[in-house]
Amino acid sequence: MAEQPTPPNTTGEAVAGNVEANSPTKSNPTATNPSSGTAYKPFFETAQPAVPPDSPVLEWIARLLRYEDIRTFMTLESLRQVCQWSLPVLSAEPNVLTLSCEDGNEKDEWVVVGDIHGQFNDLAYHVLGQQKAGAPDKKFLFLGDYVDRGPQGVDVITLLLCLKIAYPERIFLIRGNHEEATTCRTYGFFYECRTKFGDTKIWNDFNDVFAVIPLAAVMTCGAHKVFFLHGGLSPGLAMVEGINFVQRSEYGGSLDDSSSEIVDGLLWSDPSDIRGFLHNDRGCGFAFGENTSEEFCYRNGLEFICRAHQMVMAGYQWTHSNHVLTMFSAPNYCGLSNNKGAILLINGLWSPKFVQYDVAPPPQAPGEADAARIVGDYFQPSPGQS
Ligand SMILES: [Mn+2]
Repeated sequence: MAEQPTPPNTTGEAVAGNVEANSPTKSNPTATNPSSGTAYKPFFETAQPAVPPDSPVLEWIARLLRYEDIRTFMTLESLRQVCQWSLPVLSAEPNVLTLSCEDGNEKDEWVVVGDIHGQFNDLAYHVLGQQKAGAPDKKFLFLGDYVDRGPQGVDVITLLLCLKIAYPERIFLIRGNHEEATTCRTYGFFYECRTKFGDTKIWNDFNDVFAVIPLAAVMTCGAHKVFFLHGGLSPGLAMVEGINFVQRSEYGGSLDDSSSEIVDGLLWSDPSDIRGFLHNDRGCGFAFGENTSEEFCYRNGLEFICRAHQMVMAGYQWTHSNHVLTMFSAPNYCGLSNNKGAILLINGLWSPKFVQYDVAPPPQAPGEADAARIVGDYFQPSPGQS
């Protein structure tokens, strides 16, 4: 049998019941499932989980990373539990996350991730595989669009929420335009919830969580400052701080026009070769020109704006004279785009670099029977959509 392509940090040691996971040389407590006595190695090397060692969240993380079929170990009730536990964790964060790299510390490294769109294997293998066994803990910033299009949106969002619950200071999530009920009702996530779990109420629970996901982040790294979001700018957004005045959970509800427009832009806008702003071809958000990006960066003291939201063939793309960087982390998007996926690495020495990749190898075991299911079932986009 071919070797299972688990991410490096979960290979071998992460396998349930492996006695090495209890090695006293490990600084981390090992999660133990009280019912089965099964041990699970924590995801990070030294970061202490914010949940008890016997929390099922640690077990769910480990089993998802072993490519086990989510339907074999998670029930509707346990999915609902993940939603309920993640609500206060995400709600406690501000609209704009304040993140940093320790100046001069090469080992303090961020992994920045663009659209995933239900491509679970690529998330597990390429993205989370950046956290290698024996290596310093990394921090992960995800720029949204976890669900829809790809076949495993439920698995992707469940794993990310479990990681957020267990490691709230290591895993950070920003909301994408697909983390919204009108969109994810149409482009696959609703259908996936219904077919995998025979229930649509869990789709509502996930949407309650989507409504409280932060909208943006600012990362400071020495003298450098970068703004992160899913889509882009809007005419009413002058200062980053302005975003913190929006009641984010009211998006699509009772927000006034200007607040709603700011969130619309953050979730939906795209850089364009126009001057100023135009309403976006997508029907939501704005096309924003290079002059608007340049002015926004200057006004807010930013090195550049890093966003996701558009498929780019190399997995990353600079536009607007390097004022805007687009990241896209779903390779061969929708099984037909032939694009590379990419992630951005930033450490305390300020040496941003990209890791590009093709589609992850299909898992062989223990989710072997599921491999065929994982390859198919995409919701195809219209040209230019993501
Ligand atoms: Mn998007």
